[in-house]
Amino acid sequence: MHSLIRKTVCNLIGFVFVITSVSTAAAHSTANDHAPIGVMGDHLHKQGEWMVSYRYMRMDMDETYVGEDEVDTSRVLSEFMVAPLSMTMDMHMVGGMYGLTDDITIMLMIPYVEKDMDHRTRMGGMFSTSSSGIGDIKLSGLFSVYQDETQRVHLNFGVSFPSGSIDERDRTPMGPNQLLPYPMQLGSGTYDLHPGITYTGQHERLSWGTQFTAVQRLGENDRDYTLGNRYEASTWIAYEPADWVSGSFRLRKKYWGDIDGADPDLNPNMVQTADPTRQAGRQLDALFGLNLIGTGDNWLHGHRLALEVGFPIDVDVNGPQLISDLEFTVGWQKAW
Ligand SMILES: [Cu+2]
Repeated sequence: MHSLIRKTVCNLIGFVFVITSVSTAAAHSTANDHAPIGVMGDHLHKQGEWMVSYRYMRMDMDETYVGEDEVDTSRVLSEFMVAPLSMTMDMHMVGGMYGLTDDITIMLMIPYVEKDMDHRTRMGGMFSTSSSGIGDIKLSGLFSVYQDETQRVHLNFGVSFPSGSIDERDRTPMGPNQLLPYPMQLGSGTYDLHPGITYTGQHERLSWGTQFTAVQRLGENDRDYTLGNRYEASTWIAYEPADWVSGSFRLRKKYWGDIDGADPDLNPNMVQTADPTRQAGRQLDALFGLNLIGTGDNWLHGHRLALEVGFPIDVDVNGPQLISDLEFTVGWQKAW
């Protein structure tokens, strides 16, 4: 984990040296034109302009909370046969954007998800499960509603498709081909609406923004449940000491609801992750980011590389629940 961060930082520093050593000409795009890389759908494109992006997101969960308090494994095992100890989620996300007009941009996002979870049983045994595959593919429209020299507002409207599996199985102490609990599945199994509103501003070397987004599930999936709706509010500020680099600070509040209904093949008394009434929560995260763009008159011109690292500063969950205690996103973007 930490060696991965170190490697990433080294690569970023290398990239910075390459850009600085070759950057000469002034560019029309600067690092501050984009929000921190963890924010999706933050900007529009000019008519006819394309953008391709790749993001790698990593989430580490190895603390268990009930309400606002961290609890230890013995507390979980007094209630359940199995206690999840830790979980990691790796997501590779390929994105495309296209400016239909100066005021309407469409965006497609295709995620590939890998999940791993380690557990301890009441008998003292340990086991791990994993799942991987395509997640829910999302198609969005971004509609500009206000723009002046320093500020703009746009509406986000997306739909995600149930392309992610909700039938992931793996070996557990119960047998060789057991259905995995809700957090280990790759999609929601439902068509989901993703409405949102984004405000961004930029003045000289400062930029800032606020975004509200929601995930509204439609109907019930074919395993008889509906994941909870999600709501997210982000606000950020960024400063660019030079055109090619900016540093950001972001606060993000997330709410997520319990599961409605239940998968008939999961036993909610066995493990917390199989209990639909223990999934809701809210979390406030602090995130630090770095945006880079090649501004020189060379092949790096217009290539963006960005990093954002976040951790929780306030947690409250229906538990026991593993919470995300470290996340980071690394991304590359290029527009034509
Ligand atoms: Cu874009």
